[in-house]
Amino acid sequence: GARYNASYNFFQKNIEVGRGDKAAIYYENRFYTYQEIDTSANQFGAALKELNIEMEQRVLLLLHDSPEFIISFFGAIKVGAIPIPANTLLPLKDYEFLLNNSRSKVLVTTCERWEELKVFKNRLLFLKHVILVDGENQPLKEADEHSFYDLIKGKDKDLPPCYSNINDQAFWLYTSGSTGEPKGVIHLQTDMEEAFKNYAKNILQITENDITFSASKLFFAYGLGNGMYFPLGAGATTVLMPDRPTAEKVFETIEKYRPTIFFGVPTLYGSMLNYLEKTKKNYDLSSIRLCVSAGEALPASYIEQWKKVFNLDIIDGIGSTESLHIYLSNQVNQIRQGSTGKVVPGYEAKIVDEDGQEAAVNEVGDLLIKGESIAASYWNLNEENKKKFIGDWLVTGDKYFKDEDGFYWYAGRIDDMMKVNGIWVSPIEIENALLSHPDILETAVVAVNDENNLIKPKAYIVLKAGVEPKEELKLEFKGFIKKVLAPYKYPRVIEFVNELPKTTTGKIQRFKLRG
Ligand code: 3SK
Repeated sequence: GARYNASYNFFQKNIEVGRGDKAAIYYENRFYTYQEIDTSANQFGAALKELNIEMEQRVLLLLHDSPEFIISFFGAIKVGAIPIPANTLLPLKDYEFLLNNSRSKVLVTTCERWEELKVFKNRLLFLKHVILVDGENQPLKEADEHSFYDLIKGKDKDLPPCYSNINDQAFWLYTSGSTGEPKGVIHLQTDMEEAFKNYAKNILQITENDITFSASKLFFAYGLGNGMYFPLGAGATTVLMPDRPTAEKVFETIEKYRPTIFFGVPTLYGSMLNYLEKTKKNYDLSSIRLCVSAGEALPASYIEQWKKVFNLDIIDGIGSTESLHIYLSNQVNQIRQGSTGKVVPGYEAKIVDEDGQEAAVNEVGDLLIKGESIAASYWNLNEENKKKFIGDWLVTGDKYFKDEDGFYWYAGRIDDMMKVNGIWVSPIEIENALLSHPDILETAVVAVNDENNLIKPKAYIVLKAGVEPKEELKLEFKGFIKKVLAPYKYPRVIEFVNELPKTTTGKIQRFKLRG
């Protein structure tokens, strides 16, 4: 394949066209220029090489949105190492899985995180180096612990890219699997450029004059485009916010940095609207020209309220970690509330019935998509790969129908997975966690719609003999799940039942429990 390194498009190209001194990032009251980030990324790449990290070796990034995230990501790519942004919201044991499953040789994180993870260091089978972004002036005790800034100091500022080509892996992202184990999604060198051309150029019409702000974090495929390779691909500026995206924090950040494009998920838009109603506060969102939502279907009432309060459109779309970014989307002036819009130019979509034949207009079927940003495969999951990547087509796992005007309408999932706050959640994972509680005999978790039509997990629980179905127990179970799983996975509703509906072979019939 042709020589290609993904770092070029997002940094050197900007410097070549004279954007070296332009702000690439706004972060914590200062800005970082394209030249500064490029230099640090080169130095980070050179430091990895000095640590004997080679092409294809994995580097897990467990970082908040920050300049160091972007520096590590592109620095690793420049030398052909594979950065893997990890969800920062997971319980500790999940990082053991991610580090071992990906066979990461390097972890980039904070001192605080590493202190927690160190407890099971002897179980991290492949890890050789830990790079601590705030490790300066810290007493690093072990030989394999490095301070990020000490490590990159004095390294080659003009590091040439490695011998990579268009077929090389560039980065991985983990996505939740329906059996609970996350799957490593392998993206190649050109995937970011393709997603940029298709969605950021065609739908957002992003230019160098834009300032983006994504409340969804960089470790999500959605946030990675919104907050990193879309703005950098356009020579624009990205606002990075390390904090948890509460309504208040998000409003304050918008007022402070005056972004032109804002990205959120439906639950955030809902909580921002709710916050305004509760506090009667006003915020100035006049810098924004466009708002984007993805993750799960955006309730029409949010679109209307947002328009009323801020006179702004929210365009809703759907993407996936496998496709890298949004492939079905509404467009400004062409919003059909409640639908996911039309196919983003650059992608193809088809809806097929059980026999693989294309479904008729208004007929529900399985949605498949095709496009150049789609992942090469999952890491080390041969059977899953055969089902998910069929020729050029990606089986999305979503049911859809297309109307006469070419608008796509969501009609549910093929499996039992659900999106909570825009993140995939496996009911099986929640069920397994609940079953580890000593009072629970059996359970089934299903997706239910809350009062805003957003999806939340509900657990039906059969208690062990002698355990009284008291209301307090529900609170206890919710707290228990928040401790053993990522907190957003806790069942918002719990119902005690005497038995669960089952097939004659004993399989739980979740479809009978869905609301
Ligand atoms: O959840 C989505 O709709 C999404 C959008 C863009 C990129 C990734 C994802 C999962």
